[in-house]
Amino acid sequence: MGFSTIAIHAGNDPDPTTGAVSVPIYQTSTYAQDGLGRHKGYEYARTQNPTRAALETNIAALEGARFGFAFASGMSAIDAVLKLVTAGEHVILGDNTYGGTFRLFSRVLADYGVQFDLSDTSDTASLEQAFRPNTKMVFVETPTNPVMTVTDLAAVSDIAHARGARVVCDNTFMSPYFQRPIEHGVDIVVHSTTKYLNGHSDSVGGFVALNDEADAERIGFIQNSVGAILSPFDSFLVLRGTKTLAVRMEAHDRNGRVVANFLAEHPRIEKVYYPGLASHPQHELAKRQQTGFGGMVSFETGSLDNAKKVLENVKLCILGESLGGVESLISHPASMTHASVPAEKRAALGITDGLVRISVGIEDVEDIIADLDQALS
Ligand code: P1T
Repeated sequence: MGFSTIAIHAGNDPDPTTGAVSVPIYQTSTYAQDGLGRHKGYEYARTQNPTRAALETNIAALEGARFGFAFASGMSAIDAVLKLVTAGEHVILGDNTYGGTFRLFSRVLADYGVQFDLSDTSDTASLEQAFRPNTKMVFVETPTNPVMTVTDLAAVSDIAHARGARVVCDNTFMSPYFQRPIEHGVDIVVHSTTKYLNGHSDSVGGFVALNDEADAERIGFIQNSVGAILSPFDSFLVLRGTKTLAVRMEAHDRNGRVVANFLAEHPRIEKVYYPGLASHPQHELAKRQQTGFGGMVSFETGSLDNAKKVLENVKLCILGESLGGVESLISHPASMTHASVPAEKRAALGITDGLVRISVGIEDVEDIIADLDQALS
């Protein structure tokens, strides 16, 4: 079956009680049991909820995974996956990730004895150097937030598997519509469903998709034991969102390409980060690994002052954190999403004070261009 058919139908069976075509919001904390140890498969809503179960079936199918788990946020999904690693074990973390992911490693997991090193996972030679005898996991984002570096998932998976380590990919920027990491050998996919999967900037959530049965059992156990579950209402919203994922991603991609090209030709812009541009260092890899380039574009304005002028003069684009909604959002990574990354690390990655990131929405693209044009001038 095609992607859109799966998006619309997987997990979305008509409600067995009423025939409701949309999976209802089962807003309940518990379920009546027929007798001691006799129930309909639902005991307590932290453990099982039919709305959440429908979403878990849906996104797992979109990622080509056997198992899926929905969490209260992208960060709680990532945290659950990192609980597969124990004190004294080592993780290789891509050197450019969402700032909150770096913060989880450096300010939370490190205190629990999880060791980690940063590595440019787009450079396989330097990745190989980062392995230690106790390395159990490689965690990558591709393309990265916000400088859009692309990592070769098949190459990283081969290297990691030869050394007995799992590969985790944060697929938030591409969504399963443009990139299915499991098909490239990745073991575990994580998402902030807050972004493209939900797509309407009205829910915070996270997801873990994977094939390995033992790891899936452990993630399910962690989901129930820690309790950072996605609520029934948020599950409903994301389930509604994924039905239109294909049409939204096509529109984000179309608009993203136009905006990236406009910025690349603009005399006031020094550099544009977008894997769809032929000038992007991993353009060929992105073409092979992804089926589109999406709507995330970052650009260098040269100074904090210039960035401020753009960010404070846009009228249609909304200044704010987050991405992946239908509306265009514009942000300043250095002071917003990546403020928790030390300044010298930011500088080395290109997350300068002049860098601006835009999540290109699905408005009429002429209006987005006109807005950026007037803000830049
Ligand atoms: O915000 P939350 O749902 O917890 O997701 C965290 C997260 C994980 N992974 C990636 C790639 C992300 O971009 C994020 C959140 N990012 C933003 C809020 C942002 O504006 O970049």
